[in-house]
Amino acid sequence: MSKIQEVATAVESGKVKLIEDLVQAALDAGDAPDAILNDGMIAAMGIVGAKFQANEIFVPEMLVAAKTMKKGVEVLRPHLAGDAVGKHGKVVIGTVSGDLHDIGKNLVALMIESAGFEVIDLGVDVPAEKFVEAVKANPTCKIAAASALLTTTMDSMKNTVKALIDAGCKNQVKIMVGGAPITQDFANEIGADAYTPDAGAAAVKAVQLVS
Ligand code: B1M
Repeated sequence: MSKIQEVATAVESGKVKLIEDLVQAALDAGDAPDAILNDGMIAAMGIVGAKFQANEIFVPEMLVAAKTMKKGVEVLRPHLAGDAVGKHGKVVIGTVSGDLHDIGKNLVALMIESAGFEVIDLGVDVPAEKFVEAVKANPTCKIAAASALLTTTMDSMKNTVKALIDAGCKNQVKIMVGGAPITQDFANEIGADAYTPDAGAAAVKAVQLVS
């Protein structure tokens, strides 16, 4: 079994205690950090989601897989993050109200930071007003980024973008949205400035938006 496959299997089966060593072993073996992330951990979370949908596993198993992935990402973090933090200004990011999923949002934050932004992470279950407050409290903030993982929280995403527009924040920031159920059409419909499908694309788009 390849080192990346070992990482994937550990995430899928929630081997919290083993994951740090396995990710380090993959790095030591010369596997690229983005391959460990994408082909190992993110792929494993896809399998976890499919098993949940098929009623083969339940919320506790999903939680342990998520905890395992977070630990693994911490080992990768220094290998993914750049060193020019803040040169492009600030980004406010959060998972929208009613939604507790934060792994994708954290990856987007990490990649955006590595592209040279200072990231203000508002966490999960973030009310629309909190996005507005954070943008207004940070005059050098140039992007507001919102993540949603549930079809049921797409409405919160819509409300968040509306609140930012209604509060006049579009004069200050570009609004980026993403997450599994979000599409370019939905982003257009709710008035966001940009949609990207993954964390890498989000970082590239963030730089384009402020250049
Ligand atoms: Co949840 N969950 N979950 N879950 N969970 C999903 C999302 C689900 C698809 C599983 C399934 O049924 N197949 C399903 C949603 C179905 C739907 O709405 N259509 C689901 C459900 C139903 C639920 C609950 C309702 C279950 C329940 O309680 N009965 C519940 C809801 C809780 C809530 O939020 N209110 C729930 C709970 C949980 C846990 C807490 C147990 C846990 C989350 C732990 C955590 O995040 N700290 C969890 C997990 C782990 C998952 C799955 C398995 C994995 C999510 C993940 O981290 N993926 C997920 C199934 C799946 O995704 N296949 C599932 C890896 C991550 C890297 O990908 O977050 O998609 P992702 O991020 C990607 C892109 O989407 C994008 O970039 C990232 C990668 O590069 N992206 C952006 C994300 N945000 C972006 C923002 C951007 C740009 C790109 O710009 C701003």
